[in-house]
Amino acid sequence: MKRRSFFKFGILSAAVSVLKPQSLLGMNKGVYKGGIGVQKPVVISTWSHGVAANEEAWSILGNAGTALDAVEAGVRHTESDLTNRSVGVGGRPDREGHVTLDACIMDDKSRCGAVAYLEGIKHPISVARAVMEHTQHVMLVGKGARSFAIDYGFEKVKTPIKEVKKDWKEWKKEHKDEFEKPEINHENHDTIGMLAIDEFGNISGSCTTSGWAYKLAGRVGDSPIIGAGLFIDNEVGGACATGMGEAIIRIAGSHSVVEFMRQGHTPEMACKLAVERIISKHSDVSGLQCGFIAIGKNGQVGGYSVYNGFNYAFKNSQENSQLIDAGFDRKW
Ligand code: SD4
Repeated sequence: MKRRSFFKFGILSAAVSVLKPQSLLGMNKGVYKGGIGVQKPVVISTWSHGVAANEEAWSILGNAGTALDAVEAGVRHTESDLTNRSVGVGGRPDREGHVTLDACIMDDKSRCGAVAYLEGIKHPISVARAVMEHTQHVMLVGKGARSFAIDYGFEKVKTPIKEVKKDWKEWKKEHKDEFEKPEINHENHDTIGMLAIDEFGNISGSCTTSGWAYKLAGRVGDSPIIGAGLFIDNEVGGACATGMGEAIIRIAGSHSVVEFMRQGHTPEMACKLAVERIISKHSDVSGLQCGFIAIGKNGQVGGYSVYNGFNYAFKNSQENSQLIDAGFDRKW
């Protein structure tokens, strides 16, 4: 695959219907003081794979379940999808052929758990939840995370799967020079981040990814980092991120979005302000795609990205899980 074709966010969504319920979004009307609420429960998640993940989350939210259970179940669906090349078992490896998985989860009580650089475990999000619930720590990485997962009986898997290994071998042949002089590219890059507010008004979020395809060995992005890939403050709302993790970490992206909502901005405006901050901190944003989604305490949602093409799936009791195009700063 040629570098120019990397980062084609959103193209997958072409086959899926697109919804633009303006009333849900609290659009760019500047500072809002509550706005019109959306009927709870609500779940949103990044990209077109979010449509199916939301339905899974809804099987819990729609039956008076908690947002925490819903955001775990929702993204587990994506982690099990062997055709997904950027999340879970079917994910692409680093340049040395290792599939290393990153995930985190955060709930309404500000409890959080994360795993990074985890190999050969089917559901990193559930391991992250176990770290949150059964240890005094927030984050376990690498071999320690794997041993913990095995001790807790989490299912092991062999990665990369056959098709992915074949692609990686081809990639290696095509990118011999970069092997000698490594350069990060960003091929096929669609993390799932999910945010939900349950019927009790409590908010939780989850985020899980195989990260940047063919990354340098040892690289960890924003997705397992609380405050970067995901942040929840139950008094205000929640946010999660997708795209180039390095840029998201630099501005503590998801935390920034929540703080912008705390200042009174709508979820969409808060995401936009975070995107603008990313742009202002980088002298060159060519090819640098980052996107955020957010949910406010009243159920309003929003999303925004640097480049066009980013979308997210929305579901509440009035709408089937459908895609919303996020606002964006510029076109590819
Ligand atoms: C990372 N943010 O590892 C993740 C990748 C991603 O959509 O979000 N892709 O940097």
